[in-house]
Amino acid sequence: MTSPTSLHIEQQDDVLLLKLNRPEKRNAINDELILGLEAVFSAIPDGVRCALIYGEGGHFSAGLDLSQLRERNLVEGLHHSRMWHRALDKIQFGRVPVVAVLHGACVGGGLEIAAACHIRVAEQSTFYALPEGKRGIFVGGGASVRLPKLIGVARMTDMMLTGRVLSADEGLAAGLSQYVVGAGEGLAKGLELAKRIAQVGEMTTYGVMHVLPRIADSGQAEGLMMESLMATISSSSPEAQEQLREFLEGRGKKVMRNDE
Ligand code: 1HE
Repeated sequence: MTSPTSLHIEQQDDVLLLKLNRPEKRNAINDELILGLEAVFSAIPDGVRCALIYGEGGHFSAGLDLSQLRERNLVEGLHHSRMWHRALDKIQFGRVPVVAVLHGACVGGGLEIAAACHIRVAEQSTFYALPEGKRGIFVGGGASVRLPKLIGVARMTDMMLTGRVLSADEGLAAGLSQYVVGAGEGLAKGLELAKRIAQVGEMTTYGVMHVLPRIADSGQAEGLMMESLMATISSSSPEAQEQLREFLEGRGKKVMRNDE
């Protein structure tokens, strides 16, 4: 797999690790980097069951590379935003779940990338902001669709209009991340979660990634119908049948309070 030097790729067993690698620009996302992400998530190698995105240096990402913004006219701006939408849709609705490991700045387009991932682990140093308000622009990488689903319209409005910056703990309480860990512990936690995710049956994973968000976007009647169809299809998969048999024969794992 070829990728720009600003995106480092490494496979560890069934987990694909992607490192945003422009620390000198605080992992600001230029076209090369967003196209690199789109290319990776369009062609996840066979055998990979989960991906993990993290950032080199002191920050996850400073968002859009603002130096590229000045050079665009109106139509180019529109195509640029749509390019981000395509790339981030590939992350959210791709082949495998994606864990984002956050630290330092997770702002603007960096937060948009994180929001397209399925699980977010934040180190204590993480701070979240939408500086678009300060720069006289609007979000363009999908934040207006994805963030209100995580934190609500009111919190996003606050972040954009008042420039409010949320800490890691505030982000956890608001729903921006599912986990907060200590300094330097994010990658280990992210990998631990990725390895667990890789064990989940493929049909269940597909349902959670592709069907659950569609159900959440539909009305009750359509949602319940999709749920019934998904439940029926998944429970008749050979994988599910085998795991149910294991449990009923006393060989399956029990649910424990701190499930390992
Ligand atoms: C950048 C960028 C960038 C840093 N584009 N070059 N995002 C923002 O408005 C956030 C802007 N960045 C910052 O507020 C700060 O850089 C940080 C808080 C992230 C980090 O601060 P610090 O002190 O560690 O680094 P720095 O000294 O500010 O930056 C180091 C270098 O990175 C410097 O370049 P240099 O050549 O002078 O060394 C900075 O110019 C450069 N740099 N951030 C370009 N964002 C799909 S639409 C999404 C819309 C958005 O994302 S808007 C939000 C943009």
